[in-house]
Amino acid sequence: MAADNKAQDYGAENILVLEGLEPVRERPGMYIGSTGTKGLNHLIYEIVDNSVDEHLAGCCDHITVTLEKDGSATVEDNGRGMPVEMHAKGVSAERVIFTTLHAGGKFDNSAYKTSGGLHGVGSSVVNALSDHMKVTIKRNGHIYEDEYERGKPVTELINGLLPEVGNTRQTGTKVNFIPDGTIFEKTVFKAEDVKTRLHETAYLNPGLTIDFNDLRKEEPERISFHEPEGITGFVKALNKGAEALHDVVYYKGEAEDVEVEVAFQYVNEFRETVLGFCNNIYNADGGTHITGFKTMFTTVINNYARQLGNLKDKDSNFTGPDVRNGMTAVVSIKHHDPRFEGQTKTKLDNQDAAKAVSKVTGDEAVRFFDRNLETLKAVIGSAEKAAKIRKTEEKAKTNLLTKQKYSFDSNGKLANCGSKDASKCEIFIVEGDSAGGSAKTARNREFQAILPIRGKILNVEKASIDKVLANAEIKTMINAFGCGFSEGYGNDFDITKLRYDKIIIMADADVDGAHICTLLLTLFYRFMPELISEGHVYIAMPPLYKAMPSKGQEEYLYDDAALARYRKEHKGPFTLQRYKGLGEMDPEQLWETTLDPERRMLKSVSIDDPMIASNTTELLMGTDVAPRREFIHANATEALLDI
Ligand code: TSJ
Repeated sequence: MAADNKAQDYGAENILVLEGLEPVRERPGMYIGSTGTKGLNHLIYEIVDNSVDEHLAGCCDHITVTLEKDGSATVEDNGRGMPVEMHAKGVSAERVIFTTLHAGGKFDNSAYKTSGGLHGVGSSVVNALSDHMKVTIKRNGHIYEDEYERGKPVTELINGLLPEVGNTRQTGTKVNFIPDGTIFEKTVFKAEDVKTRLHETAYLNPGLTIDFNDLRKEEPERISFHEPEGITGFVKALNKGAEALHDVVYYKGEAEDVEVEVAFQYVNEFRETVLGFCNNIYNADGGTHITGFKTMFTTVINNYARQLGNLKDKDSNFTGPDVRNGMTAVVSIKHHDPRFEGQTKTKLDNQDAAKAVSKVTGDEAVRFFDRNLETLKAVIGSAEKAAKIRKTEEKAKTNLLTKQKYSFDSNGKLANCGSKDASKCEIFIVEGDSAGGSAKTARNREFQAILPIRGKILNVEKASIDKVLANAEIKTMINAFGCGFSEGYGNDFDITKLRYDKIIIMADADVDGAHICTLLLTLFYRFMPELISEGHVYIAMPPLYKAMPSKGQEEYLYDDAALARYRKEHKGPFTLQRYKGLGEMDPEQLWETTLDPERRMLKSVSIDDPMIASNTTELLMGTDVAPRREFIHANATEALLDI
């Protein structure tokens, strides 16, 4: 009987549903980006965004997100409750929202309209990709329920309207859904990602409280996100652990019918973090709001720098990246009709957003800096630092290019190898002439080249470029590698011309040796970064000790841990020789311990993360000796991984 009723009631609707949501199930990636964990989590965000929208409408201040034991997720808010009234299509508005795919339908969670408009755009997509969905609405003094399976309604309507299951004075919307395991590769929500996103949402909506519960664990996790400081707090959190140069600056304003909010703070680091949000949605590729902010901010700082005399008539302006050196900023706008560009729809495209942010920044940043000269000076100081480094690098590029010819005769001390097969060749950069001499004798001449360097090569960041170029070691090294001088530096650097598969730094195992390593790595970082990123740079590990229990039984020990092990395992007496430096080893010993590919130990230098890399370079360049040493030692285990 019920089945008959259903068929009658829903026949037409089911067809509508099939036509409406089938494309989502056929090509889920188009709508939620992926069917992996990211896409899975996105289902939650799509639903939460609807509640946030209700908050933006001024009607909701509390959202609860729960990861349930059964693998489902529940999102509940205390808003007005979704409209359940009869829609023009002859069914409850709620039905229409959950079963109608909205035009465009691309992966796009940007559907916020800060003023009214139709909500629940992502909700039909989530419904289509859910094994089961249950909607509970408190509104008009009643509690209504509706349920779906893989996007199809299973609740019987009464004259097209939702059944009332109870009465209440409260209002709100609750949606519980369990992702479809036939669509998603994994159906386990990632709590860390969800929490991060909810926390971000809390920063962007200071009046909102978002409770998060993870009931899947033995010990359920409960966190409440409430960030009354808004994007100011967001910037503080982003800068946590870094040395801030001033308090967070916040301003807001309105122009072109766009609401603009900006918070920024400079830290004593060589990095730039500028995040853009439109209607609470993060725009990973930035867009017009970010461009408007950057352009005007650069203009403002250059104007001040000229007024204050930091830039003289003859000086060129700071570049945008100069001005943003050390900056962490959040730019958040509210736009009535946001448009997005690109495949992933993560780049804001509205031209009026650029105008609005530019106008508000021009007015408000100037108003702030006029009254806060100390902060202004910190910002300009940061830009000056960046400009200096930039100019050094630019000079390095042109000088190295123009001086390429005269450098070709400076291979004096290089003892090259016989083979021209780069994949087999190695070059050892050896500290000290005496160790260099031993290495030349000891090496396999066929594939091992030796380049001795004396003392400390120049710190490439501190020395003037002419000095860098005049430095015989650096010239020789660049020539020997083969990818520098013929093609120039920076972006033109041609790794395919590299003449050695391995560039092996061989320095004493003391602080001076570590310093030489650092200087060489700095040189490579700044001018030939691919050497490191492509894994061509190594550090040789000469032994620290030789233990001899009896003649012919010697064993080389490469660190103190090895010595400790040796002491444990060898009970009897033994002679222990401690090497002070490479110079103490005769050629045969040097071969056995450090050159012979069969027996030696190498550390490969690998720093992939550009964030780590930029921090590292800064550390390496610093004038502060103590932290630099610390870095070198710490990174014997971290940045430089054992192979
Ligand atoms: F995604 C969703 F649709 F499933 C969903 C929507 C999920 C959740 C958890 C909440 C919501 C939602 C929708 N919360 N609040 C609203 N509000 C409305 O849709 C609404 C309420 C009242 C009026 C009105 O004009 O009276 C208008 C709207 C759009």
